[in-house]
Amino acid sequence: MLIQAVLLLLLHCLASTLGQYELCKSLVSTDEGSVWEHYACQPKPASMKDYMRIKVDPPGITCGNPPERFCTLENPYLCSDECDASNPDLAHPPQLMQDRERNGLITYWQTVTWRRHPEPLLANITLSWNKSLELTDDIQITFEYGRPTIMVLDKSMDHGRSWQPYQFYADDCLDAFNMPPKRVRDLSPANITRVICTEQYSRWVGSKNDKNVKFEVRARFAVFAGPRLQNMDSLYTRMESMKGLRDFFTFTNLRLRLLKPALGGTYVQRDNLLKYFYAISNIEVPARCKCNLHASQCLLIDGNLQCQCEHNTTGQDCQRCKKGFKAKSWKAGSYLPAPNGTPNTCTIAGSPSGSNCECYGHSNRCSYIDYLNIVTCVSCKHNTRGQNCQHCRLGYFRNASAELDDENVCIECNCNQMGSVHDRCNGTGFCQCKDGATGAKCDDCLPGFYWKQGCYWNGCCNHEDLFFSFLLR
Ligand SMILES: *[C@@H]1O[C@H](CO)[C@@H](O)[C@H](O)[C@H]1NC(C)=O
Ligand SMILES: *[C@@H]1O[C@H](CO)[C@@H](O)[C@H](O)[C@H]1NC(C)=O
Ligand SMILES: *[C@@H]1O[C@H](CO)[C@@H](O)[C@H](O)[C@H]1NC(C)=O
Ligand SMILES: *[C@@H]1O[C@H](CO)[C@@H](O)[C@H](O)[C@H]1NC(C)=O
Ligand SMILES: *[C@@H]1O[C@H](CO)[C@@H](O)[C@H](O)[C@H]1NC(C)=O
Ligand SMILES: *[C@@H]1O[C@H](CO)[C@@H](O)[C@H](O)[C@H]1NC(C)=O
Ligand SMILES: [Ca+2]
Repeated sequence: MLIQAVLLLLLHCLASTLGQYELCKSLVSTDEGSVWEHYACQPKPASMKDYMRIKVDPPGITCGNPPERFCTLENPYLCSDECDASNPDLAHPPQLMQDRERNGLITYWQTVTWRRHPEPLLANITLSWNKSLELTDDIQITFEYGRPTIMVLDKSMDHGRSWQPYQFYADDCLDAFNMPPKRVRDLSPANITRVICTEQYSRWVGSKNDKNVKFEVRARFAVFAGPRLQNMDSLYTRMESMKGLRDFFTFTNLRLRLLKPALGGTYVQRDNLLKYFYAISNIEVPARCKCNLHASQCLLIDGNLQCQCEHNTTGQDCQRCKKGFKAKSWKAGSYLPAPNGTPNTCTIAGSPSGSNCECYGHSNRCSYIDYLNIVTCVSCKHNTRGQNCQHCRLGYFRNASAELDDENVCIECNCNQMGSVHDRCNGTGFCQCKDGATGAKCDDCLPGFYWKQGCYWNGCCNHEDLFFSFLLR
């Protein structure tokens, strides 16, 4: 026992020197031999710009096709610069927002100029990862030639199906969005997930002075973890208890909506529109793969990030139990108790570490029925029924290609209401047909019958045998 305690202590030290939650499991020696200990674990933060796919809209917003000259805000009458998509030295394609710049050479994506003023100059930049990620530090977008006067950062958590605003940016929030200007430091623990409009990154300061627009993650973490993030445990505790906090930092896609370029002053000079455009040299997105605390590694496989799931879980985000490990329903790992958390491992169906009553993952509740002296699953889901949720509900039949613990184990009979006697079917999905009807679902008629909300004898004379057998039934 003492040895075990010492080993555990050593292990905890190891885990904390490695950083928090970096270890999913460890072999621990006990009096009974070596056993695996499992811990909540998460991958290390990474620079996600290396993995992002970039799309810019509308088509034709990137400069250089046809080639055009542009000026700068600092010196609007020196317009010697040129953008030419067909010349590699003068082209400014979108991938220059994510390249690794070498030799101190700044490379950037650039849009066409605002020649069509007063029509707004609008551009969207959509960043996709095809993977749920969790921000671990500030998003930072670097603008050459001035930061936009108005822009919005949006995020999606469902691969771009739905979007929500993440932060609004304007030199005048009330005017642009009818929102009072805020800073993240105005936020308290109770409203840390509030979507704000900030004026901090939109004011003109000269394009060379401050090029960066941030989405502040550190400052939000600091509300719980202290100014130097020295108390991450406190943040992780909040992540567990505060609904929506983890989701706030989670995304699969980001979108920058650029609504008005830098003006270099208070109004637009109509006689020199070649100095208004957007140019972005870098987009930094520090984040980790969201693996629900079930993986410490996240690898690029066939071009997509993929959690290397432990704890008998599977799926892109380790969001399911593996086949055959559904004795309990799936749960994300937990940061608590510190420092190693709780793995919430998926256990093998029928194993003693699972619940005693097998429900094949269709229920997580059992109940003892006194007068029958049995333990039975309660409220079987996925259209199952029975003491162990091992049967299909009436009106459903067993999916032969699915395991008993599969969510798709029961398939609806789908018997044709008009053609069948009732809505139940046999073990291979065949319904019981009324006279004249046929087919697995009883939605066809036998020869000599016609379909009209059921099968009716068509009165013709070629099927006398059938007719008489019909009368006799
Ligand atoms: C940018 O995306 C928004 C939706 O998020 C869309 O309404 C808008 O038309 C897009 N703008 C451009 C220029 O494609
Ligand atoms: C997204 O990732 C999933 C799982 O890794 C993969 O099956 C799918 O093909 C990917 N989609 C794209 C567009 O790459
Ligand atoms: C958040 O709450 C603090 C104090 O409760 C308040 O001063 C601040 O205005 C709130 N921020 C927002 C954006 O509502
Ligand atoms: C998977 O589940 C089995 C049975 O519950 C357990 O012994 C094993 O340690 C688990 N494996 C992992 C990697 O968690
Ligand atoms: C039967 O189960 C398999 C395996 O899970 C699944 O792919 C298939 O969609 C299921 N069939 C139906 C009709 O639900
Ligand atoms: C279901 O009924 C069909 C048609 O009568 C029959 O061929 C099949 O063998 C039956 N399946 C079972 C499992 O009874
Ligand atoms: Ca660059």
